[in-house]
Amino acid sequence: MNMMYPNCRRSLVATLVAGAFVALPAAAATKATPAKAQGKPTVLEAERFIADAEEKLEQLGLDAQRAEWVAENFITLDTQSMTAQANEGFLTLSGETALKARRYKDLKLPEASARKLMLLQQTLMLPDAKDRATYARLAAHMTGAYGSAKYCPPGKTDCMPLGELEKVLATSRDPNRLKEVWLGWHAQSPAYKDDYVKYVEVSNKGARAMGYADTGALWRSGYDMSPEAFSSEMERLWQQVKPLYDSLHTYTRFKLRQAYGASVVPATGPIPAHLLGNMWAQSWDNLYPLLKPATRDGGEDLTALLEERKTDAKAMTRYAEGFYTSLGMRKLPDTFWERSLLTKPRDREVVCHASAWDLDGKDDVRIKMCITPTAEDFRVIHHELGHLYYDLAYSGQSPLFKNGANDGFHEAIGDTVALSITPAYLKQVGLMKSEPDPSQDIGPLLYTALQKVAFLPFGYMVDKWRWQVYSGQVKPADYDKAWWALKEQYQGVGRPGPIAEGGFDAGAKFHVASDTPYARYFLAHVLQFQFHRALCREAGYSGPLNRCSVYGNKAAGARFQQMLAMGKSKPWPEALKAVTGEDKMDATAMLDYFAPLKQWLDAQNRELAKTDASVKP
Ligand code: X8Z
Ligand code: ZN
Repeated sequence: MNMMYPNCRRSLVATLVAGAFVALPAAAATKATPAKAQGKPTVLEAERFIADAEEKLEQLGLDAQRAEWVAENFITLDTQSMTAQANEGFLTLSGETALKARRYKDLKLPEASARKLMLLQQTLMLPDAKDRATYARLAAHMTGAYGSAKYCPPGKTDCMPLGELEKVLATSRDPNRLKEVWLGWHAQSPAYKDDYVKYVEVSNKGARAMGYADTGALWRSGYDMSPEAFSSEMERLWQQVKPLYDSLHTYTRFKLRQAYGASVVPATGPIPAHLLGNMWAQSWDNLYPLLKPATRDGGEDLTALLEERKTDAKAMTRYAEGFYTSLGMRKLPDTFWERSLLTKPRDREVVCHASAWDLDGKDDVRIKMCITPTAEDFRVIHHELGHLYYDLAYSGQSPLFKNGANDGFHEAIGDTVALSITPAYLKQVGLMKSEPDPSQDIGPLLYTALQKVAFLPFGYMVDKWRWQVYSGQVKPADYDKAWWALKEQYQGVGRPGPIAEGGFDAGAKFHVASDTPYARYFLAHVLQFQFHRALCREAGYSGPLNRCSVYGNKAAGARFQQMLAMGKSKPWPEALKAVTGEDKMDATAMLDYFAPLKQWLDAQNRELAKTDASVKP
């Protein structure tokens, strides 16, 4: 329930998850009937209960959020303790409320109230105060530990924070250096592995008390369908896009073999994870200079241009705001500019992973991000503002509906807008000198695929791993074994060195350390193309999707806004319908977008297969 927590981060309080299907075992339901409940419940009583619960939860959730904002802006022992305390208070109230809500389960309530009652029960319930304290303390500690982790190279005085390590992975082409920083970062997370193990145990206790099989099942219950149906949806979508991913993976391997040699990049089996330009091998756009088409490299280098112009963090954010206002949306409030964190402070530890916050359920919206002048951060700002414009659009809904239609929607809004950052758009706002000829589109398409298509199996496997961990199928001693089995199976990437005893590679990813669910990003990668296709259609555009920008199009903006304003008040298929006319998630929009690239990749792969044997050893 997002009134309680910022986007892009942990679900501590977010364990009141979104829109679901809850089948409670009879035993749990009986045990939970409040002792003091008098007589038969009535509709009026239920509605009063819901209104009261919404109001109290909203207030406590906002207090907890404010404490979290401070804790992530000033990582210290004390701020961690204060955020843990606030979250504990929220957890107490949400658990109690969830139990009380069961009293009304057999009533025939108006649709909106029935939906709210269901949402109120999608939470952890920890009756033991000690468990609540432990849970909140561990969550705060792991987020802080991730945020302040550094790799200290032996024999050097300066330690390297994640941002610096990522820069090396993005730009260095020395496999030994890449491996060193990769291993250096992954050596930090074992420090909080024991915490994570304990955290999973307590979290499961809370999920089971509410009738869920485990926390993974609670997470999968947030999609207006059963947890099993949701798992099948994820698999169905993955199968739709897998052939495209395979073509990209094959091409990438050939080109990496040319760059690094056959002894570093094997002809078959997983590609070593440190060579893909990103700490988690989750997007590969940093490899573009190695992979770009020899003759058809359209487009200019946005990073170079932003650097050359000395575009600062605020100016980058203004560009993003300008896109949203061009769609007819409001300007960001002054308080956004006064209260957001846009650059990495020099004098203190902060959680740099970008996030979007709504501190009052009205218009005190902010982002926290360590912006650098790169094309990647240019996109990420559009992503973050997407969260904020969603928050602003549904601020008129009642508290339980102030959320995305599902969490994938929340992640997809800004990315949808960013798909409209075409060369034509960049030229229009003066960030590109010339617009490349459409015959040069393979380059930009490949670049986008290296971000978005490369991401898909990662977006899928992170929570596959967590579902296995939460269900107990994977035990702590096998965390890394299971993590790499999934990375190899889905991403086709392998660990640069042997699995380490006591290792915790999953914990080297922000969303695991901060317990933020991840399936949402997989969904968002599918949904954003579906939204983009629909908005382009609304704008009257019928050409290739990669050339469409809805910049300045008020009709497309109004259509989008209509869906955003619905928040979580209706099951997500209705929200999807409001924009696309479709009620199923569907990856064909993504396949359409990349169709010319798929053809090109397959042709390249046939040619490269012929010359690959002569790649240097
Ligand atoms: O965490 C994010 C956003 C904040 S919600 C920056 N993303 C995922 C990640 O970085 O792993 C966006 C794409 C995937
Ligand atoms: Zn996000």
